[in-house]
Amino acid sequence: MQNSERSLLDHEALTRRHFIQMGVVGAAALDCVSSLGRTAPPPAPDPAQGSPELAKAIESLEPYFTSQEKFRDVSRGKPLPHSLPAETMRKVGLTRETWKLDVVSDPDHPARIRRPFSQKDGTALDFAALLKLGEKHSVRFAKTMTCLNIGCPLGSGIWEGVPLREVIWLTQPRENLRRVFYYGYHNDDPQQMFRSSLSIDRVLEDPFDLPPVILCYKLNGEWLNSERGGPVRVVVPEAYGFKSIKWLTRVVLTNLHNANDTYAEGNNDLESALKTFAARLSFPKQTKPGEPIPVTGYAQVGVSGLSKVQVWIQSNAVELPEGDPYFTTAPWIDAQILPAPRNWGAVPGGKIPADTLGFDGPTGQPRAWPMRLGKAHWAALLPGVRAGDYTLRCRTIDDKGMAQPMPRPFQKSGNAAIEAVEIKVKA
Ligand SMILES: Nc1nc2c(c(=O)[nH]1)N[C@H]1C(S)=C(S)[C@@H](COP(=O)(O)O)O[C@H]1N2
Ligand SMILES: [Mo]
Repeated sequence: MQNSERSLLDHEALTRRHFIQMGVVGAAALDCVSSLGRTAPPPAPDPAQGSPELAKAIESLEPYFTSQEKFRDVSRGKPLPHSLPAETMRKVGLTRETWKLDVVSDPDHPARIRRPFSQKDGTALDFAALLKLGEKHSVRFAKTMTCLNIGCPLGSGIWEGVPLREVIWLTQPRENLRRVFYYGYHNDDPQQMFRSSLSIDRVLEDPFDLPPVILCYKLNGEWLNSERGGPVRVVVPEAYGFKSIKWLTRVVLTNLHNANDTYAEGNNDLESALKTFAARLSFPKQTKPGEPIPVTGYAQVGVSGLSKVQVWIQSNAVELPEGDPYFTTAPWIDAQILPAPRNWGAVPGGKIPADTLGFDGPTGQPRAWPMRLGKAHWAALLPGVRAGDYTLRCRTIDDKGMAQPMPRPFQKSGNAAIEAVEIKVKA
């Protein structure tokens, strides 16, 4: 099992290498977003900045929410579950009409439950029953989906579904339930299995005002499509993508206390929460001496929140200060965090649907901005500089005033590097 999982991970690593060769990861977050399309009307540029270039860059920023077709796909499987022929999809329960969910006790470390849902016994939960639960319990919330191992978000959306705890309560758990394991469909091949897990505590309660862990069946107001993990995937609000298992088929309630996630095999920090960091979207690769430099970007707003985005342009002829690898003493300049968009992009009518967690009902405006677990766009107009080669960097300051990324040289808790790009200034 371990070897085969490793080979799956190798496959993922290969795909990453391929991306890197194509210049998608690492080279430029610009490439990360260029595939997302650019149609959302912009927030009004700050006229005080008086730069038509910057105003134009702000106008052509990516839409806030991503249509589900435009998400980047991180899927394993041979064949990929979402590429199976329609007839096979029906047969294996990957359509809304045929989907069935097992929620059973772990035979090796049993949790005591009174009413398992089981395909074998003809008691599995089907899609209609899930929707029925949704009539009373459904929630929706905004979240950016990010792969722990890829530097930029895969897409942002409003995810809708039933809190996982509602289904677990129906099994009438009694005792010895400490962890929830959950599995996606992978061609009925144990070697391809992709799984994740959570403590029962996280499933039953939502700490720090987080949204609940959900069994998700809608994204941006549409049925969750097959590539995004439909008919039903788990979405864990504060976590990286690997916790949000697609094509959910099986939930196992266990008395084991430890994680057994597939992602453990890839040297990843399984408990990592979404990080705050900034990346740029547009900047001039070459400009003239003395010309102001317009820059735009996005910041992912992790669990630590976001209070500032900062940029710093540094001549390559100047030595970097020694002993300060995270540039804590650099003369960072505050960028402007753009206000919440008026048109949100890929949601019906560009508007926030009613009863979305974190948004005010009547106005559809976010209760707090920037919004945790989402992103915010930013812009800056840097003063012109003399001829030469420069490096432009950006970073964030979180809600507690900590520079992010904080000193954290490893990326296995989620990529949050200080981004650096080169700018040539030439007469
Ligand atoms: N069943 C299953 N679920 C999965 C995966 C997978 O390969 N199989 N990939 C995971 C990883 S590593 C990530 S980052 C997200 C990506 O979500 P997306 O493809 O909807 O963008 O899905 C997660 N859920
Ligand atoms: Mo991932």
